[in-house]
Amino acid sequence: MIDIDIALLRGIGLTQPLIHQLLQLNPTDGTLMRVTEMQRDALRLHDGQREHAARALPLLVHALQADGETLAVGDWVLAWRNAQHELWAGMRVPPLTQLSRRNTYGQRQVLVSNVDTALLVMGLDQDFNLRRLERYLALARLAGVAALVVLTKADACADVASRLARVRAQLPAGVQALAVNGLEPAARDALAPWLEAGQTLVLLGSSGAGKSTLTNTLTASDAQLTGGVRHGDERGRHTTTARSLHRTSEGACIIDTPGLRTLRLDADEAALVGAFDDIASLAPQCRFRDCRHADEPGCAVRAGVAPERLHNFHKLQREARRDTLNAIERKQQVQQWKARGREARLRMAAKGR
Ligand SMILES: Nc1nc2c(ncn2[C@@H]2O[C@H](COP(=O)(O)OP(=O)(O)O)[C@@H](O)[C@H]2O)c(=O)[nH]1
Ligand SMILES: [Mg+2]
Ligand SMILES: [Zn+2]
Repeated sequence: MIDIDIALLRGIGLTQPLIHQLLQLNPTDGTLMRVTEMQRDALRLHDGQREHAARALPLLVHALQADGETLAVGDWVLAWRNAQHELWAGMRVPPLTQLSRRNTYGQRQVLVSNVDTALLVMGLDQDFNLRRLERYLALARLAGVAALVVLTKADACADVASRLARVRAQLPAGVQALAVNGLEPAARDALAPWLEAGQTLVLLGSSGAGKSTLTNTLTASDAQLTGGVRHGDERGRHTTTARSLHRTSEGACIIDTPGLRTLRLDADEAALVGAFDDIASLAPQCRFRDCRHADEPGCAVRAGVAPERLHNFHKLQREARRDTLNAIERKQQVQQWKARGREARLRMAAKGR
């Protein structure tokens, strides 16, 4: 028998589209739970009331790996207890959204699953960097996740209004930006429209930007409501080392993440163009159909997009090209190894005869 308490699970972000995804798996038994933390193969799963230590069945890990996938915080899984009372995740509900990047080897790394809104957190101190923000925006865009820019440390900045204006000037339509003091409860009120019950948010940004502070502020109070989900960062003032899911008193879920030292987008060149609306919409007006918007005459993109933004776009494109090439090379290499292994086995078999 499959065990789902929908009312309870709504409190940790279960939605109708996710239930639909689950039913497509034709599950026969197991308990539906959400991944709230991951450290290698050790998981924390939430059942709507409290968290449990669990592990992922090797079968699941390998099945995901074969598709270039991994479990991530925010995923929904079906879990079972064995005779030793150990909890094992054995099936994953195909996620509706996934934020992923490429690691230093160019391999895809899933950061979080099933989020509605990405809060792009940036400090109004020396952390302030519009080019980096563009990269984070593209990350959310590529995942089809709504974005909201949250500028922290407004209390420690002398020209909040002008910086906010500079951010807003470069945001695509539909993306808002606001400035907060993450230490103050007022930050909760400012973010309230994005914190409705059942919403899942992820906080992204560099280390020191104020993500854990904001998580603490957003999840403070009404302790009894939160079940097993930790309040903010239990590790206190220590650095966040893993992604983890927390719940606000209003019933929204917040995934705090450690700062990404490098954020390489998981996209090919074509997808990247889609993440830069202005470039995508101007490109058809370029004189040459294959215009690279570099030094071609009659380039509508160069005429209409700020040079800094275009420069950043070209940089991201070079990265995407390099990573795509690396991925192809890696595949070829694996195929060579497999072929060699096959030959070796055949030789051994021939000798054995
Ligand atoms: N004055 C001020 N300090 C902040 C604010 N947000 C974060 N901080 C401080 O900035 C430092 C880094 O914050 P933290 O939340 O750990 O950053 P994280 O690495 O993004 O999780 C801490 O010392 C916080 O107290 C803010 O809005 N105002
Ligand atoms: Mg942190
Ligand atoms: Zn052009």
